[in-house]
Amino acid sequence: MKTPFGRRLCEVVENRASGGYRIFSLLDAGGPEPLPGQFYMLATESRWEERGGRPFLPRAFSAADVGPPEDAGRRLDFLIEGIGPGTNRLCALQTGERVWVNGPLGNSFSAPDALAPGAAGAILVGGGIGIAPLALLRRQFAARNVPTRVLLGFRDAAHSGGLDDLFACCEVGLASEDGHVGHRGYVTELLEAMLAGDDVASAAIYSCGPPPMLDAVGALCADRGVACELAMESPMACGYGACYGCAVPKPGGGYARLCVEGPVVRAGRDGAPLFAPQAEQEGGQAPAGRREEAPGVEFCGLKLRSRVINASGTFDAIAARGVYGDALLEDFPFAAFVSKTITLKPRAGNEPQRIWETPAGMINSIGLPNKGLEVFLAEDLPRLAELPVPLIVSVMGTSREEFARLVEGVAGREQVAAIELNVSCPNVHSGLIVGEQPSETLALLESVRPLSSKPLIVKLTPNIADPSAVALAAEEGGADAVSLINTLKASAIDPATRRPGIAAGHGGLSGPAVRAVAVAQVRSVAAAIDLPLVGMGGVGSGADAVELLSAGASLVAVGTENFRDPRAGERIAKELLSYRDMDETLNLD
Ligand code: RRO
Repeated sequence: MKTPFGRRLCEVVENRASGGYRIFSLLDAGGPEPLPGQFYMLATESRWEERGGRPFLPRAFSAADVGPPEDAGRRLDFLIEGIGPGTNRLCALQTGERVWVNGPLGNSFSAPDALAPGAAGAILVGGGIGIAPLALLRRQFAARNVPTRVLLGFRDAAHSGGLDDLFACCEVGLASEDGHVGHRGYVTELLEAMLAGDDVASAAIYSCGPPPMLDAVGALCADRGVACELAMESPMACGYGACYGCAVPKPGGGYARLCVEGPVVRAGRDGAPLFAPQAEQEGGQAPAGRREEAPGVEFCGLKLRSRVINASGTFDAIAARGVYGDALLEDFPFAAFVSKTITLKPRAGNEPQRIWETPAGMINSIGLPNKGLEVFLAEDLPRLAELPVPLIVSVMGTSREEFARLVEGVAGREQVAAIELNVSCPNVHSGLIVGEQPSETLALLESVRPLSSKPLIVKLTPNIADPSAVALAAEEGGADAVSLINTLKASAIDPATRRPGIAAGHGGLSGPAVRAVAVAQVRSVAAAIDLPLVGMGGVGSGADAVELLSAGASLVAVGTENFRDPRAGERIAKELLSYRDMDETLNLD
């Protein structure tokens, strides 16, 4: 059974202390049984975003235990430590409260035989909160009679105090940094001693814990020639490939998104994580075809079923189809799909850390990771053409010539309904941002307009004093529409390190935090030009969409809200319809 498309509400049936952690249990009536290593994105239904707009993004948790299927659903157990606004809120959950659940997500641990052919057994090595996915793995191995040894490390006795909750009926080798329980020191020292024995040469090793521990486990296993899988962690906003936040370096260059290429990764010969090629989507049935519906809205000659589309870079339809299967096509959440921006040459994207939660929003510095024009056309375009809605391809060049080659490249493809010119990315070091200068924007339009009769939509930057001047230049140059706002240049300092939370030092702010700016800029641009506008910036509800439509937008794009709710577009389009009766001046049909 595939992971259901979207998020669902699950009731809390228990929340209890377990040593230095808590274990809370949800009753899941909607999802398949998780495999060991898989995770869920969780946010409480109420009082999420209560104080100062945080927590805002859902949090990722591995399943630590799973109950049998029952009429009311299946019990899912999660291990948690309250270390910030999100985890503290989840720690305070009361029985009967509900939690938004998206999952199970990601890949899972392999069987010992698949990891190490002929393996005599398994060794599980866990550290701190990382013991959670190993607890579920141990249960699976016990049910299959796989001989399993367990080594766990904790900071202190308090944190190891709940061990029996997850590792009862099994012998555990313990280490603690303060020496109050078990070996004084690191769990990797226990592993090193164990690997010195003759009987472990053919064992398969599974590990989860803090990054330095995983590095040490990977290195030890590489040294001894023992096969090893690591369950890794990285900050993520969405869990299903949309946000590009959970990037981790790949050996040989580039980055992998841990949510769709992990979280379980095999350690290579040098101990560093090796990423298997991304699993192909299941099903792969022929295109569902464009949905035949009464056309609702006309935009630049495109017939759209609603006024709600996605903001570029906030929904990866190919990754989402891999996670949710063809249910994505059946209930596609947007009336048109805008691709992540592509460039002429492939780009790996920016160094992590790429995302940072802020009050009512987040900062990103993703840095335009993409396959480049040629591979996009060969690999991604045919798959995007299977979506049941018109396709808008977003492009960005570092010069007029590059923009021209990109426009020519995509305009010639019949699958492409329109082109968005991204002249406003805050996260690339290409010198001049075209969209900051009316004269550059005009010159760009004059050079690319003759290359295509397809609608050209110019994505404006909010990071200048007067976006209207650039919008006017786009209009004069022959653009068909403008879209705004891209993200606001922003930075955050991690109080723990007093260094920027984003590796690049700054990034672009999005989410409800920017909505008032978006409304103001949409109003002023709409007053200045005659072109239609796509309004975006912190839209999370029908009411938010009404603000932008009332300010002068013809369409609204949903961005950051997709990370919290994969079906946000559909929900917002439905909510928007209820405004038709209230406000006849709003052109909602
Ligand atoms: O990839 C990004 O970092 C990015 C892009 Br292209 C953009 O246009 N806006 C943004 O906030 N991030």
